[in-house]
Amino acid sequence: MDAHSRLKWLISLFFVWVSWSTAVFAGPTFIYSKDFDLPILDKQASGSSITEAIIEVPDHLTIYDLDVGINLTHTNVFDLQIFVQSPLGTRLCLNMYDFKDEFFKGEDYVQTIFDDEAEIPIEQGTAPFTGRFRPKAGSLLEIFDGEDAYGFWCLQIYDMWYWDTGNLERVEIIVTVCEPTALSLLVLGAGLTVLFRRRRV
Ligand SMILES: [Ca+2]
Ligand SMILES: [Ca+2]
Ligand SMILES: [Ca+2]
Repeated sequence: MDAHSRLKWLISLFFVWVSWSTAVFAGPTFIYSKDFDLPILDKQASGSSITEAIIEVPDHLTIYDLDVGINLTHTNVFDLQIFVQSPLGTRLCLNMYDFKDEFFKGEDYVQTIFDDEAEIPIEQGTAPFTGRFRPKAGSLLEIFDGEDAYGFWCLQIYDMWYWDTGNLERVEIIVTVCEPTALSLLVLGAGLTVLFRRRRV
C-alpha cells in the first residue's frame, strides 16, 4: 500500500468512526418556547382559515435533532392541518386528516411534542395527544437536520372545516445539537479530506 492509499484508508476509517460518534453522542438541547393567544378560526367565521405563530431562535445552532411542541384548545382537532416551517423555508406537515376516512370527534392538543423518535405515531394517538408522537406518516422532522436553526420559525394551522374553533396557546422549537467533540472531529475530517485532495492535484 503506497502512502496515498494509506492516507486515504486512514481518512475513510476516521469518517466511519466519526459517523459512529455523532450517531451515539447527541449534544445539548435548547428549547425556544413562546406563549400565544391566537384564535384558530374556521372559514365561516373569519373568511380565512390560517393561523400563523412566529418563534424566533436567536442562536446559530446546527440541528442534529428537532422536536416541536404545541399547546392549543379546539372543539374538534380533526379540522386542523398543522405545519412547521424553518427560517430557510423548509416546510413539514406535522398532522392532518383525511375527511373521508379518518373523521373523529376530539378536543385539544395538550403538551403535545412531535418527535421522530417517539414510539407512538400520531395516527395511533387520541386527542388531546398529551406526550410524544411521531409526525404524520411520511413526514419526518429529520428533514430539518443539518440546517442552522437561527431565525424565525413559523407554525401554521389551517382550520379546514366549519363550526369548531379554538385557540393556539404555546409553541416550542426544541433543538438538539451535535456533541461538541463530534462536531469538531467532523470539521477536522472535512479539513483532512480537502488537504488530501489538494495534495493529489
Ligand atoms: Ca431525529
Ligand atoms: Ca427527536
Ligand atoms: Ca373548524
